[in-house]
Amino acid sequence: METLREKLHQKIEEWRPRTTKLLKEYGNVKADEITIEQVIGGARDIKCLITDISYLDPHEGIRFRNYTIPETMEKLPKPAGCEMPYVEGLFYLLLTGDIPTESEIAEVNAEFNKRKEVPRYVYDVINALPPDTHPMVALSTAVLSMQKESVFVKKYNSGIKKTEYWDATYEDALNLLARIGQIGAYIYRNKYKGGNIIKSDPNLDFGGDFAHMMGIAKPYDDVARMYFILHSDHESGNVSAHTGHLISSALSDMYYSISGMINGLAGPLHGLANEEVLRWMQGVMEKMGGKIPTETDMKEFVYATLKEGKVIPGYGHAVLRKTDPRYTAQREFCLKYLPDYPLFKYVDVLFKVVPPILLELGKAKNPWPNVDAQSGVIQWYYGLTEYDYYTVLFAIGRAFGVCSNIVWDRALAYPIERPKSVTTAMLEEIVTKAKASS
Ligand code: HAX
Repeated sequence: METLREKLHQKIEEWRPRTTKLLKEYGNVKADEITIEQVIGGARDIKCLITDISYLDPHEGIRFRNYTIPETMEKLPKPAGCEMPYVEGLFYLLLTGDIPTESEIAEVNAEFNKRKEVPRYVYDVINALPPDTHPMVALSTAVLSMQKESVFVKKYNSGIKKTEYWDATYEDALNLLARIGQIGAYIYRNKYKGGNIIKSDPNLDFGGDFAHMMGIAKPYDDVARMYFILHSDHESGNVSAHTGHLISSALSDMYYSISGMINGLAGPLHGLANEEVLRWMQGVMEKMGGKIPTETDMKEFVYATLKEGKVIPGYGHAVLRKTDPRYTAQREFCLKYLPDYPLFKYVDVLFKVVPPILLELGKAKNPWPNVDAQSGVIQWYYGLTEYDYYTVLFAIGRAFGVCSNIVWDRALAYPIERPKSVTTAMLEEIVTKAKASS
C-alpha cells in the first residue's frame, strides 16, 4: 500500500516544476494592481498569497481542494453509522487533493495513534496557568511548550537539504495534530469539569475520540467531525491562516506557527466571534425573560448594539459576499436535529432581521451571516455551554488546514514573507503625481 508520505512526496515532485516555471519564466507578469484603499485597508483582495489547499470564492464560498462543502461532506468516507466524515479523511484530502479510501484513512488514524502521547510537561504547563486564563491562551501556550519536540528543528540543525524541509515539517504536523484533540479536551475538562480527565480511546477516530474525551454523548462525535471539517481551511489570507504561514515563512517550526495561528484566531473580529454571538444572544435572552423575540423585538436589540458602535457578531466577511456555506451546513444540521430549540429560533430570527438592517445602513460590504453566527448554538444544545471555550474548537479544526498549508509551503520552498511598507507622505506624493498626470 502506498503510504501518505510516499503519495505526498510524489505529488510534491510533480507540482514543483509548475511553481518553478511560473517563477523563472513568468516572474515579471503582473498578477494584480493595488489601490491606496487596499494599502490602508488591510490589504483587502490583493492577490499576493498562494495556496492550492482551498479557494474562497466571494459568492460560492470555500472549496477544499476544489470540492464545495456539500461535495466534501458527501464524498469523504464516514465512520459506520455516522453522518459526518472522518477528520482524518479531510486531512488526507487537504494534503493530497485526493479523496481517500477507508484504508488510507485508517493509515492516518494509525499515524495519529502512534504519536498520540502528550508529554507530561504540557499538562503541567496548562495546570500552572491562573484558573481564569482564557482557554485560547491555554491552547496556544500548550502548543508552544511542545516546540522542543520539533523534528524540523533537529533536522535543520543537522543540515538537511531544502528539498527535504517538507518531510520534517510533515512529521511535526502529524505529531502536533495527533495531540491537539487531547490537549483541547484536557483544557476543557480541567477548567470546567473539576479536572476529571477522560483518557483518549485509540479505537476511535479523531472526531469520535474528541467527543469521548469531552465526555459528551453521541451524536456529539458527528458534531465534532462537522465542526473540525467546516473550520479547517479558508484559503490563506484570513488572520489565522496567514499568521501561521507568515511565521513559518521564517522557517520557524510548526509549533511556533500553530501557536501564533491560535493567537490570531482569538480576536473578536475573527474566531472569537462565535463566543461573542453566544454572549450577545444570552444577553438578549435575559432581557426577553427567555421568550423568543419577535422580529420587531430583535430589530431593537440589533439597532441598540449598532448604536453603541459595536458590530453584530457572526455577520459580515472580508471576502464573502453571500451567506457563508459553512453557516448553511450548520443551519441544515440544526433544522434536522434541533429545529425547535429556543436558541436556534434566536439565530433564525437574527437571520431574518440582521441582513436587511446592515443593507439599509449601507456600511458593511457583506450583510450575510458567517460561520460563527450558527456554530455556538449547536455546541450549547449538546451541553457545551461554556462559550469561552468555543474558539478552541475552531482552532483544532483550523490546525488541520494550516498544517497542510505549511507542509506545502515548505515543499514548494515559498520564501520568507516580506511585503513592502510605505509612509503616509509617500502615498500623498503618489496621489499628487497621479493628479498631475490626469
Ligand atoms: N455589524 C456592524 N457593522 C459591520 C459588520 C457587522 N457585522 N460587518 C462590517 N461592518 C462595518 C465595519 O465595521 C466597517 O465599519 P467602519 O467603516 O465604520 O469601520 C464597515 O462595515 C465596512 O466593513 P467591511 O468592509 O464590510 O468588513 P471588513 O472586511 O472590514 O471586516 C469583518 C470583516 C468580518 C471583520 C466584519 O464584517 C465584522 O466585524 N463582523 C463581525 C465580527 C465577525 O462575525 N467576525 C467573524 C468573521 C468570520 C471569521 O473570520 N470567522 O472566524
